Amino acid sequence: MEAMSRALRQTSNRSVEVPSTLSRIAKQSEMVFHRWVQQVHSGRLGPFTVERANRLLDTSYINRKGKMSGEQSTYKLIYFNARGRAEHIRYIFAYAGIDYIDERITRERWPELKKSMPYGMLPVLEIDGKPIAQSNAVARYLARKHNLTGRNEWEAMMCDVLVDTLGDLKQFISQYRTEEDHFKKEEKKAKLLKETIPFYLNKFEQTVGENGGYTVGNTTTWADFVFAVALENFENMFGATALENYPGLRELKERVHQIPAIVNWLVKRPHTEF
Ligand SMILES: N[C@@H](CCC(=O)N[C@@H](CS)C(=O)NCC(=O)O)C(=O)O
Repeated sequence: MEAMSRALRQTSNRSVEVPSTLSRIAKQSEMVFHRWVQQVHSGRLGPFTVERANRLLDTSYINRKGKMSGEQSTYKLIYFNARGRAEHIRYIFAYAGIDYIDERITRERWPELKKSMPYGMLPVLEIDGKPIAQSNAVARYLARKHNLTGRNEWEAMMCDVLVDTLGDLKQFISQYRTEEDHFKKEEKKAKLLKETIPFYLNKFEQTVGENGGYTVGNTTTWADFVFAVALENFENMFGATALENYPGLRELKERVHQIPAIVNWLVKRPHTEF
């Protein structure tokens, strides 16, 4: 199929993106496409037929799932009744205006449901009934689809750098929160507040300052959503003044929370502790 795609690109001015996963419809036509390509190569077919082949392969006609263009995938986001690792995904859905089922499962239901989840954890996004695990893989996929990964590959990478680095900080905070030994917990808290949190937040503050108030490249990206969610949690955890030394981060959080589509979500989302 790749070779066919290349062949068609070479024989036509139009750029054609061939679906890597062929739909049933496209698969049935594969033999026909193949014959076309051979004939195009041998010079036996004119531009009219090439144009027709292009139309059939064109992603705007049949997308990667074999859906006709304009047809919307169905989404069901399965998570607990919490913001947790699902909230940035909900922000993306809100921002992009995508309908989805926000299924919040109870702790009682979880042991049974766990068995049927891809890796026994949540969140999981069902895309057209297919369960997909890993919150950030899901968020990145939706962000790519809805132009929330910046203006180029470099900015898409920078989104990942920031999201993953924030993930490192969250990991340290989580180690403190789950520590059961009182003495060790206090020790961890002191180190967090004195060293770890200032180290990361100063770096993030600088980045946001360099990017005109955005995490990446002066435009709204999914990384902004991840930060807005985390910074809100951070204030809930350490108090309303926790960000007072980081005005850029506080403004970033506030800016995201003033985007009308996000405001709509914030007013209607269920109130949860975390
Ligand atoms: N890396 C995964 C981690 C998922 C994860 O840790 N999920 C937790 C809830 S936040 C979970 O499902 N816990 C229940 C369990 O492990 O049984 C992601 O980001 O999606």
